[in-house]
Amino acid sequence: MTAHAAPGDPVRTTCPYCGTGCGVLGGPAVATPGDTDHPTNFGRVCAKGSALGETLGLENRLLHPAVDGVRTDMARALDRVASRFAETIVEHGPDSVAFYVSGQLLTEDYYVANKLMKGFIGSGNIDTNSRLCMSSSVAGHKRAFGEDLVPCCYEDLDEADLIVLVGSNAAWCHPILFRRMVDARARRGTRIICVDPRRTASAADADLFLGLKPGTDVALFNGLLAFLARDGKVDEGFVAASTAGFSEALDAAWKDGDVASVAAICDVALDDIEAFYRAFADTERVVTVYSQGVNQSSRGTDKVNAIINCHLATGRIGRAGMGPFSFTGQPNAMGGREVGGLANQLAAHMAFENPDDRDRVRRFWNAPRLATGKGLNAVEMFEAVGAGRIKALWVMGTNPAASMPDANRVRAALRACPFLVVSDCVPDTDTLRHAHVALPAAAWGEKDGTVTNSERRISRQRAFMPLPGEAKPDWWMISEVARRLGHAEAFAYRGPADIFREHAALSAFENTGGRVFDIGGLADIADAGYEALRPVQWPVVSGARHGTPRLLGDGRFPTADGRARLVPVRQQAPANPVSHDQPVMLNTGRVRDQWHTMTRTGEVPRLMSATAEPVLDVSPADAAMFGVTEGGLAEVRSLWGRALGRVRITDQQRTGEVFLPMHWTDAFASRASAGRVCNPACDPVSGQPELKHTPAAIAPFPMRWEGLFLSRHRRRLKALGYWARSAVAGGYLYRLGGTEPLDEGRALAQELLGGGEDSLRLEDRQRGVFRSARLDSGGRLSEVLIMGPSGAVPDARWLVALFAGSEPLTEPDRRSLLAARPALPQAPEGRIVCSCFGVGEARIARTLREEGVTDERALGLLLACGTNCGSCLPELRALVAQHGGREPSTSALLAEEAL
Ligand SMILES: Nc1nc2c(c(=O)[nH]1)N[C@H]1C(S)=C(S)[C@@H](COP(=O)(O)OP(=O)(O)OC[C@H]3O[C@@H](n4cnc5c(=O)[nH]c(N)nc54)[C@H](O)[C@@H]3O)O[C@H]1N2
Ligand SMILES: Nc1nc2c(c(=O)[nH]1)N[C@H]1C(S)=C(S)[C@@H](COP(=O)(O)OP(=O)(O)OC[C@H]3O[C@@H](n4cnc5c(=O)[nH]c(N)nc54)[C@H](O)[C@@H]3O)O[C@H]1N2
Ligand code: SF4
Ligand SMILES: [Mo]
Repeated sequence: MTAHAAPGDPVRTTCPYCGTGCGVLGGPAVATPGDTDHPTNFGRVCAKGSALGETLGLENRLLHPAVDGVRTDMARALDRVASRFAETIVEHGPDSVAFYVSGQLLTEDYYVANKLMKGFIGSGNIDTNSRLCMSSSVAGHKRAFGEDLVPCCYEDLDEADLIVLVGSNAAWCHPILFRRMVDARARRGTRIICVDPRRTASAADADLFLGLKPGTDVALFNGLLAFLARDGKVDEGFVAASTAGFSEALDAAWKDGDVASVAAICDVALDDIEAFYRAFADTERVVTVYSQGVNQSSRGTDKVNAIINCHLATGRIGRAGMGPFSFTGQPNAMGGREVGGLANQLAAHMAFENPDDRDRVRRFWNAPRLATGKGLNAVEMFEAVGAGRIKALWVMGTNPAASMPDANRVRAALRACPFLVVSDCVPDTDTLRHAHVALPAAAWGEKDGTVTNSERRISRQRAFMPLPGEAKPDWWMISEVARRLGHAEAFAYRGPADIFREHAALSAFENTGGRVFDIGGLADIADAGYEALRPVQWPVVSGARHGTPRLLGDGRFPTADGRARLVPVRQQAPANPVSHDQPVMLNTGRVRDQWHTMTRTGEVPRLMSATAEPVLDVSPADAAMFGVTEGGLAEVRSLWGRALGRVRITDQQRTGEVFLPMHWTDAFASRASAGRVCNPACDPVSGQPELKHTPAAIAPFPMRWEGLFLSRHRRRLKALGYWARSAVAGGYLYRLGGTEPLDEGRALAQELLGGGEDSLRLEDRQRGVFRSARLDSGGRLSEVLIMGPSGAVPDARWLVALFAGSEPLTEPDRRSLLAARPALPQAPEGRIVCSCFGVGEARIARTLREEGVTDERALGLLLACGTNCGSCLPELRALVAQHGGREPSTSALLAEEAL
C-alpha cells in the first residue's frame, strides 16, 4: 500500500467523477487540486473537482460491516457472504448467483470481481452499471471496428476545425473537455455544433444548435451520409481499401429520405440541417462527440453506427483532429470494458463466442470452470432476481434501486432477494436499505489502483489518507471471499500492483496482434514503477513503455478481413411512443454540480446551491397546457411509476418534452427518483436501457402548505407529501410541503421538532404562518421551522445565511426571524449560476444592465463569477449575450483594462 503522505504534501491522483479523468492533487489541505502536469487537464478542474477537498469527512461514511442490520466484524461478514454464496451455488448452480458492479470501481477491483465470477464460480452473471452508460458505444464500436476501440484522443479536440456534440451536454458533464473545445475555437476558429432536444449550456455556447426531436439521430446521420455521397465527399480510396458495407449503408440511408424529409422527421429547420451537412462536408478535421443522448436509447447502437458510418465514408478517422469520439461517463467505465465487466465480454477484449479465447483465458487463469457463455445483463439480472432465479446477489459501488429504469420493480426484486450483499462507502443508499450484508468499502483518497479515461489513458488513483474504521478496498474483500470459496491460490494478491501486472499480462497473452487492447509493456512493471506510473494511453505493447494517442489511422481494423464495417441502419422511433394518456416524453440526465446519486456532491453546500431541489424543466406551452406553475411542484407519472419535481418553465425545453435530473434518491427527497418513472425498454443489440425517452403525464401537485426546516443534523422525514434536503453551511435545509390542511401539517411539524421548549415561537393567525426556532446554549440557531400556506413562506437564502453564522443571534435577527423576513430588504440573487462564489442570475443580469459589461471576463472581475473552476462560463456567456451590450460604465471599463 502507498505510504501516506504527510499533511500538506499532496499526492498525485485522479478525480473520481467523470470519464474526463483529470489529474488532481489529493489531500485535505489542498485548495485548488488541479495537477498541472496531467496531460488531460493541465491543472484545471471543474466545480465538482474543485470541491473534492470538502468531501473527505467521515460523518457520512459506512465504517463497519453489518449482517442483518447488526454490526459485526469484517471476518464474520465475509464468512457469511462466502457461505451463503457457496450454499446457493451447490444447491442451485452457478447461475443462481450474480455480481452487479460499477464503473466507480478501480480496474484492479473490477478485474478480480470478473475473474471470480467468470473463472471460478463459473457463471457469466457479472454485469455493471456501465450497461446503463456505455454499452451501446461498446456494441457500435464492435460492429464497426471489430473491437471496442475509441480511435480519438483529447488532442483531436484541440486540432479539430469542427466539433459536433450529439446527445452530449459536455459543458456540464465533461466541463474540462468542453473548455478545451472553447479554447480551440478561440485559437483556431473551431466551430461547435450541438445536437440535442434541449437547449443545454453546451447548446447555448455552440455556433449552431439543432434542437431535434428525441430519438431521430439515425435519420439525421443517414441524411448526412446521403448528402456526403451526393456532394462527392466520399473517400473512395479509403472506402475501397479499408471498409466493407458502404453501398448497403448508403442504400439504407437513402430510404430515410432527402434533406427535406430528414428535416421533417427531426423537426428541425431545413436551413439548419443544411448548414450542419455543409459544415461537415466541407471540413476535413471533424470530431463527432457523442454521449448519453446517443447511448441511452432503444436504438443506441444504431445511432452510434450511423455516426461512425459518416466518418468511415469520408476516411476521417485515426488522424489528427478527426474521428467519432464516445465520451465515457464514469471515472472507470473504460477500465471495466478492458477487464470484461460486461456480462457478454470475457476479459481483456476477448469474446465468449470465440472458443480459442475461452481456452486462452481458462489456461491463463488456470480456471477450474470458466463460464461457457455470456451472462445476464443489468435489466435481465434484476428480472431474474425478481423471478427468484438469482438467489444471491452482490452489488458493489452502484445504487440500482435508484439508477436502474423501472426502479420500483428493481426495488421489489431487491426486497425479495434471499441474499443481498452491498459494498458501499456511505451508510444510507436506497439499495443498501435492502442489504443482508453491508460491507464498508474504501473510498476515493483511501483506495489505490488505476482508472482509464475516455481517451484510453490509464492513470493512477493513489491513496492519501488511511483506511477509516473497518473499510477495505473492494479487491481485497472480493479476494477474501474467493479464498473462503477455496480459491486462495488464484487470488493471493498482496496489493493492486500484483493485480495490475496480471491484468496486463492477460492482455498480451498469446496476443499476436489480434486484440488491439494490449498493455503487455506494463506486465513486468515493478512495485515502484506502478507506484510512480505516469498517465499512459493504451495500447502499450510488450517492450514499449510509451502509449498510443491515436488508433486506427493505418486503415486496418481488428476484424477478420482487416476492414471496418459500415452498418446499414434505419430510423425507428423510441420503443414506447407518447399517447393520449401519456402525452409528454420524459427525458432524464444530469445537472452541472451533482454526481449521480449525490453521495459525495450532495453533501457540499456550494455544490447544492445552483440546483437545490429536483427541478422539472417544462416548456411554456406545456406549463399552460397542463396547468403547472413556475416554482410549484408537479408530478410526473408514467406506466412504471411517479416522481415529484419543482417546476421550472423554460424555453430550453421543446414542447411535448420534460426533463428531470437523475440524481435525487429517497435519501435526498421524498419522491423524486427519476428511475422509478423510466421505462425498461432496451436497445436490442447492446441491452442498454432507454433512459432518455419515457412517455409520461404531468400534473400540478396540489400542495396546501409549504415549509422550511433547518437543522444541524440530518433527519429522516417520511410522512410528508414532499421534502427535499440540501446541505447548507452548518447543517441541512429541508424544503417541505404537504397536501393535508395546514393544521394537520402542523402536527407533523411538532413531530419534527420533538418535545422541548422553543426559544422563539410565533403564529401569525392572519397569514397562517407559523415559525419556531431553537437556540443552543451559546445563543446560536440550532433549529428553525417556518410553515405556511403556499406562497407565504419566505425565500430560504436569507434564513440559510442566518443559520450559517457562528455568532449568537442578535436582537434584529430575532425580530426578523419572528417576522419571517430579512431585517433589511435584500436585492434578489436569483438562481445560483457560479457555485464557487455564490453568484446568482438576478445579480448578474443587474450588473450586466447597469455596468454595460460586454464579456464574461469583465463580469468575473466585477463579481468573481467564473474565475475559479470556470464551469459556469458557458452560462455566463449566454447571460452576456442575453442582457449585455450597453455602453460600459467606468467600473466595467476599469475591469476591462485590468485584463
Ligand atoms: N455534472 C455531472 N457530470 C457527469 C455526470 C454527473 O452525474 N454529473 N455523470 C457522468 C456520466 S456517468 C455520464 S454517462 C456522462 C453523461 O454525459 P451526457 O451524456 O453529456 O449527459 P446527460 O445529461 O445524461 O445527457 C446528454 C444529453 O442527451 C440529450 N438527449 C436526450 N435524448 C436525446 C436524443 O434522442 N438525441 C440527442 N442527440 N440527444 C438527446 C439530453 O437532452 C441531454 O442534454 O456524464 C458524466 N459527467
Ligand atoms: N433516469 C436515469 N437513470 C440513469 C441515468 C440517466 O441518465 N437517467 N444514467 C445512468 C448512468 S450513465 C450511470 S453511469 C448510472 C450511475 O448510477 P449509480 O452507479 O447507481 O450511481 P452512483 O451514485 O455513481 O453510485 C455509486 C455508489 O457507489 C458508492 N461508491 C463510490 N465509490 C465506491 C467504491 O470505490 N467502492 C464501492 N464499493 N462503492 C463505491 C457510492 O457511495 C454510491 O453509493 O446511472 C444510470 N441511471
Ligand atoms: S471534468 Fe470535473 S468531474 Fe470530470 S474528471 Fe475533471 S475535475 Fe473531475
Ligand atoms: Mo454513465
